[in-house]
Amino acid sequence: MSPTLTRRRLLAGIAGTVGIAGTAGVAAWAGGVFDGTRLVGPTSDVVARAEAARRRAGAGTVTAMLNPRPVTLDLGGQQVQTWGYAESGPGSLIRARAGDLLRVEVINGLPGTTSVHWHGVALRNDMDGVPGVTQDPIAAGGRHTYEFTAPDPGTYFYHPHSGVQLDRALYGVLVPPRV
Ligand SMILES: [Cu+2]
Repeated sequence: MSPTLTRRRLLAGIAGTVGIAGTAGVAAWAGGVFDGTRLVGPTSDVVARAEAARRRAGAGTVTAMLNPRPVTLDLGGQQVQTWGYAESGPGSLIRARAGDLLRVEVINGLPGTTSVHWHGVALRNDMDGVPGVTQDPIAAGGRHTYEFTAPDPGTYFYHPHSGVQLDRALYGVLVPPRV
């Protein structure tokens, strides 16, 4: 069984388990009409309504670009070939105010597929960056734009959800400070 299939089955199982219990919460904060008889998919209109409810009045838009690609890193004098968002360590710090809209374009310079997961951020499901579950993988040489509201202040990080790409140094920091 492939890791992707395992994850998918796991998520399907979780969705089935919490589907009924979570109904009241989803309907309450999204202002939605979820009737408890269908699953909420990544592109569901319930997701779009939840996103709209997160927008802060007068919020700004923060744009950024990420270019995962092969890089050479200096590890204490040892040069290593690996993959990264930047030439010398973590990807760029993305700063926004809580409630701002983030628009991040990803240009995949890796030899394989990738995606970007926004670790710990409460965000719309279709922007959660889990390939094969919430989005199609971004092909080698392909582009994808993530667009979501980061509603809560804090310190988060972003990374791929593909194989061991995170372990190869594909990660960066996202900070939406308190408004
Ligand atoms: Cu994570």
